[in-house]
Amino acid sequence: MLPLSETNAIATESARAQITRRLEALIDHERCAFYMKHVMSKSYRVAVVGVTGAVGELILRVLEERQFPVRELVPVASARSAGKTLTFQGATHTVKALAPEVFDGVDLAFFAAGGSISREYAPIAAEKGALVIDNSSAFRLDPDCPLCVPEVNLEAARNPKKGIIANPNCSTTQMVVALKPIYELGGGIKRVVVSTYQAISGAGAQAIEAFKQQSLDVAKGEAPSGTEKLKGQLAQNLLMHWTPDEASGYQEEELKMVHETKKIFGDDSIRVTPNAVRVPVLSGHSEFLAVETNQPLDPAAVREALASMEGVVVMDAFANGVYPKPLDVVGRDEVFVGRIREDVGNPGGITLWVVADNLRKGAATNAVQIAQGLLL
Ligand code: NAP
Ligand code: 2RA
Repeated sequence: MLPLSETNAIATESARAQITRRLEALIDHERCAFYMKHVMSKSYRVAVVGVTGAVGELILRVLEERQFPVRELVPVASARSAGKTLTFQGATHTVKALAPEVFDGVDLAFFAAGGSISREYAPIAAEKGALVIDNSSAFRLDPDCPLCVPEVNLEAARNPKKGIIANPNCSTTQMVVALKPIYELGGGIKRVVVSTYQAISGAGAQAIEAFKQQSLDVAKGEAPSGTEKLKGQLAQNLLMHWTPDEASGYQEEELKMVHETKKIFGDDSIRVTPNAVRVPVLSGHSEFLAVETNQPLDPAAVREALASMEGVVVMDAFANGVYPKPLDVVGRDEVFVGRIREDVGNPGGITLWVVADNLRKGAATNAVQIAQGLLL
């Protein structure tokens, strides 16, 4: 009979072998090799697709500000922009036209060029070994692609099956950051009513230029230009101009908030009632939220929880005129929250006002934070 110490050693060895076999069955070896190689070297060849656009250009700035370790930048846009130059980390770079070869040797690829480009090229980049972080709606509801806001669900983004992680729509991102502590304090969220006031930069670089010109036209009393690009007159006006979903009567922009919120919290029981409006503001999306949780909430507790949350700034002294406005948040990475109060029409419920820079936290910053959270 073996002595007890040896019996224990054999048992431990056998347990180790079993655990290893089980882990091996769970782990995708190629992805594991990717993470081992790059997490250990911590210096990346980074492609930005859509680098000449509103979001792509800002991804470069956020990578610089956060000193993300970029060994080599591969700036990519359409053939129209090929050969243009831009500056990144003090050096001049030449924009390349999108083609499968641009992803050769790329470790990390940010996509910000629209859904059809992402659908075609993100899988190619991932196949070539890059970790893809996509700003479009192409993969947001794909069950094999995590939809990530680091303050809420970074863990869900580890080891993505297809090598693609989706960034949520800007209006969803700022909302779920504010909802996170409310979800925890209230033992889950039953319902959210959300009205958005979305800035024109959410429609991209050309829309920004069209809106500036249209505002000048209208101020001069001339006929507004750019009505095709802006889908109407936005200067001195409000529009609901996103793609309509005929079956439901909602806009696709609104339905994104319904489905993305459930996926990010991993809770299909959350009911979201959205209404999206484009406002004549250059940057900074604002949202009114009315939230009902499983347990009634005290506004003071919600204020305290939000104030102690990383990535949130509470600006809430309404009696003194203090509440977040788009001009307060442009250029900032945090989500700003004010007007935290009990819902007068639904006691125990909470209402709040949430404002964020849609190009930063709504897109570029969130994308870079995902990369930081997973790779650094
Ligand atoms: P944008 O300003 O219009 O920029 C579009 C970019 O895509 C440009 O760099 C453009 O390059 C490039 N592009 C267009 N066609 C291309 C092609 N065939 N091949 C390669 N590149 C091409 O748009 P954006 O506002 O930055 O939005 C980019 C993506 O982010 C969209 O999917 C959008 O829904 C999403 N998003 C935007 C926001 C926001 O607040 N703006 C927020 C969240 C998510 P050229 O200059 O060469 O045409
Ligand atoms: C918008 N949410 O503001 C969109 C941008 N992805 O139009």
